[in-house]
Amino acid sequence: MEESIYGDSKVLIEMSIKELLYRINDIRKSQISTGKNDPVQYAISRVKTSKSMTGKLERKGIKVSKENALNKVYDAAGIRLICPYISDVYTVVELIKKQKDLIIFKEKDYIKFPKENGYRSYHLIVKVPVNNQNELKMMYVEIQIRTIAEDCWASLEHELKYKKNISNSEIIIEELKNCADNIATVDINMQSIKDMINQN
Ligand code: 0O2
Repeated sequence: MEESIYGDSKVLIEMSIKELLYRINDIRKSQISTGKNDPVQYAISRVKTSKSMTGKLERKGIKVSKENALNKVYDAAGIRLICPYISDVYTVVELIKKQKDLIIFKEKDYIKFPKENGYRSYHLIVKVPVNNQNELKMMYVEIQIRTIAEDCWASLEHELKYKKNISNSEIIIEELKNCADNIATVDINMQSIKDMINQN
């Protein structure tokens, strides 16, 4: 088996994901216990593969090393939260920000400010405390929060990124952009319907 770029720190990455998922579960439970809707449809997580991490470090012109994988890029640990509605995305963001001992390191709102290709998602990079033997270590975790429709689009677009020598790529990029805009409109319309129903 190939050695991991993270070496013996891989366990810390796994622990940071576990810790954050635990907190998110509690956030969801407390929302439900106060009669509110669960703002998260489902959560997934992953440790970025060594191959993908090495590629990212090289792309960014950063020396490939364990230290840089843990401290110069921030998504060795990744969590994705899929929400039913746009308002749920912002509810989850606010509730994560209220967690006392989490540090919000970076924040990007690609929903209000979509990328040129149409990508929409809310990204938070947080620092999570993890117990490493008797020492508390702050680990970076990237949280991507988006709607079901935005997630579906991102998965499709991700496929395009990893296909080499693709024919019709210009048409595909244009069609994907159209889809992203249509999805954004549908998300807004569904939010309005949901708000109208809730007012009754
Ligand atoms: P992969 O293959 O998913 O792991 P920066 O903060 O700009 O220095 P970074 O990490 O590029 O560095 O920031 P950004 O733009 O917030 O991207 C982080 C991750 O979001 C990416 O990780 C993707 O998972 C996702 N993402 C960002 N832009 C797009 C996009 O246009 N389409 C899709 N499908 N996903 C996107 P990786 O490591 O680039 O990729």
